[in-house]
Amino acid sequence: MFKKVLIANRGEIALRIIRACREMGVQSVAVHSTADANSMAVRLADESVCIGPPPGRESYLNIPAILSAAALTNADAIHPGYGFLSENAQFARMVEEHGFAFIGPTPEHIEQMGDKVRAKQTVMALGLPVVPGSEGGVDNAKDGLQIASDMGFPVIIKAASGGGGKGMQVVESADEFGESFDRARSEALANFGDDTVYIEKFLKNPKHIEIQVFGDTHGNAIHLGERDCSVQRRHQKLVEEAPSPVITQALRDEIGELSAKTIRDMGYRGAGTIEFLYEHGKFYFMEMNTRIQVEHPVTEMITGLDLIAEQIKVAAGEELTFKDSLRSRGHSIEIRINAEDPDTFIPSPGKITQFHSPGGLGVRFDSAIYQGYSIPPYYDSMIGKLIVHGRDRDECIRRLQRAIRETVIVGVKTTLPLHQWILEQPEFVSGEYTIKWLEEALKKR
Ligand code: MV4
Repeated sequence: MFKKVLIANRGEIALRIIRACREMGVQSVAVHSTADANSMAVRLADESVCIGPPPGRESYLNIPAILSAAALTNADAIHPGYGFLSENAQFARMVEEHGFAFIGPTPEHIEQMGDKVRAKQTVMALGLPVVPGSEGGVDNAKDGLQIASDMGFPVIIKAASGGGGKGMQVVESADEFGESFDRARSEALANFGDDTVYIEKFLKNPKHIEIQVFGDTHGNAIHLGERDCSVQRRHQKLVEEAPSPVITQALRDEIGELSAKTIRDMGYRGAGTIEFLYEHGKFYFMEMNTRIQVEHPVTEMITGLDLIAEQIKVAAGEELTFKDSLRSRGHSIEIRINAEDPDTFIPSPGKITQFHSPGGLGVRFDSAIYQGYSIPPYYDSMIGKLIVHGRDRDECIRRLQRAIRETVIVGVKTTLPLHQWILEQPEFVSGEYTIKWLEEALKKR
């Protein structure tokens, strides 16, 4: 096992990783920008190193500064968390070239899944269901229109180097195709430096359901069930739950085993998430994330596993704790608490003047905030996650409503009132909500 892990991240995930390290008897190093000198991560880690000024580009994305901090503190491994450098294959490669372990998959697997066209071809060859569409990249509008017309409209044009929704174009009919195709290509080039695009049949009203997978370096590969992340606005998830209220055990076993087999055949190491669109009882592969995700706690709550500890074990060459995909217990829901106006979504950084954490049976609060803490304006606005566990979904919803009521965060605006509202909506209560639901419900609010 590693003696010391450096955490190349900030906020609640930095704290989450420090906690796992502490429980495993592993020393931790927090790196931080000057804006984060008073962070909980700096306080709770064994050591800390300032790596630069506030902008992410000059601190949490500053590869030479992070590698220097790892060398200086004699760290054995680097955990990238989520966001920042977590899916940067070049960073993973440099970490390994400098003699540190990267707590994540190989640079080759990050690269392979980062190219959405290659990713789709890879998983399709290994037996995962994909959305019908072009077989690879499409480099001219004429070929694109032919593919779209054969498939039937509407279609969606996506950037091969994209992901997370950037640079997508939905095309309703043949006469708008040319213009949309050109726009998709120029947006792809501007955003990702690569104008490769591909085409898919557009699914009109799906759910976003993702499968948590895990592989080790001993040939073990498992799935830990799904998370339903369909409650989102502008590609930002607000609520995540496990299991999905619409997935039967038979369907879960089927798509879960297919997902586990896929990463087993790839020789994939570490935590991963295979994202699917789900419509009319069928799954369609969307993309694979090669990192730990924000919403990993809902899977932890229903499986009892510590996914961060598993990541660290696998990176150190140990076997996964469980060699078989396991059955879950009960239900879990997570809400993301953002320091934002709950009506306009305008960020609300500033000082937290009063704070009281929710608690009680089945309640978990993953956050790096404290009374007197100032939320800096330089980073994303998520200030914590409230996660509950219950015997069933009904108990879970009521427990979450109770926990939100007892949470006190004064000094900044938060999205807590919005979450209380979401939990009361019949579409949420029914569990049948899709990716379109929240944005349409907000218009009518
Ligand atoms: C789609 C789709 C419908 N049909 N692909 C959005 C993020 C990116 N990863 C892929 N996305 C979508 N791909 C086909 N063939 C709809 C979306 C989509 C979406 C997906 C998941 C969660 C929220 C979404 C919001 C709008 C569009």
